[in-house]
Amino acid sequence: MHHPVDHDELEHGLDAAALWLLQAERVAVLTGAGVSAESGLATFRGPDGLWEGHPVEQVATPEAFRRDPQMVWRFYHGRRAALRMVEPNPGHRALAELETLFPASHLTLITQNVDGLHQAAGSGRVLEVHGTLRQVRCEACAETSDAGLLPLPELPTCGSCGGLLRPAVVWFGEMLPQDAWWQAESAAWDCDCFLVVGTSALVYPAAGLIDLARSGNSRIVEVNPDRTPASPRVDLRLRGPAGKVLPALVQRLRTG
Ligand code: BV8
Ligand code: ZN
Repeated sequence: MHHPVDHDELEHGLDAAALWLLQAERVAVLTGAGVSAESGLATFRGPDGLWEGHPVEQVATPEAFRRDPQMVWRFYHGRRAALRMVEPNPGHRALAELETLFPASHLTLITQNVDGLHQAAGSGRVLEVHGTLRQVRCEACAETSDAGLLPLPELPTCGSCGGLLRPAVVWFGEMLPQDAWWQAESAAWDCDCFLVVGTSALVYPAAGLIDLARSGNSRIVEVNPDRTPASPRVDLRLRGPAGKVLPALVQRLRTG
């Protein structure tokens, strides 16, 4: 249940956030499942946050995959199938446009999402710190390959060695991809303005980027219809859906 959006508060917030972005030399954005909600993809901890009665934290783990690879693949086959039916929404597109308003590599988009919708919307510099549903990795030889979104066999196997393939996503208890994570940390530390969009700020170490941006004296703006554990740690809250708030924010920058 989203709280009613206070229109004036949002308008003033948008003016302040636009000014911070205009003054910023470097910007970092952290997105979560909420930015894809208006594309029709389920978030993790909303009312649909369970899967076959299991909390996602119990399905998205290497232990669950070792114990029951069919069950875990059923979860990912379902998510890949859902992705075949969705498009980027105005929130994704606004972030792609925002990137063009800054010199190359002065805006870094860090996403916890594995849906590839930021790239589909045109964002060029995207750090997928939790991996991607569009790739698979062999459990035996670690070869990673593009799988696109086409249906895969129930238990897909590696073309090179016949080993069992897994989705190339980061499960709970697993390390984040080192290169993407290091770049995300330096982007959060270096930026003057840090947008936190559509995340419940519960999953670490990604949520820790907010504190890193704070200690780097960045101005932090949260875009979320609801309060989150990050809300007390941000400088400005834009309470509303990303698909509405982000286009309004970029509109202000376009008109300057
Ligand atoms: C690691 C990929 C260690 C798979 C994902 C106890 C305390 C603290 C930490 C831990 C702990 N126990 C375990 C941990 C660590 C654990 C963790 O943080 N657990 C949490 C649950 C407490 N973290 C890990 O395990 C990480 N690895 O720590 O490794 C290590 C160290 C050394 C050596 C070896 C190992 C790995 C975490 C990555 C897990 N993988 N995804 C997949 O997707 O299937 S996480 C998963 O949750 C997704 O990536 C998702 O993005 C992420 C976070 O969720 P959100 O994106 O925030 O989505 P959510 O539904 O929660 O929230 C949506 C938000 O959007 C809401 O706020 C809602 O209000 C808002 N919203 C809704 N509609 C809109 C909107 N906003 C804007 N517009 C809208 N329209
Ligand atoms: Zn292999």
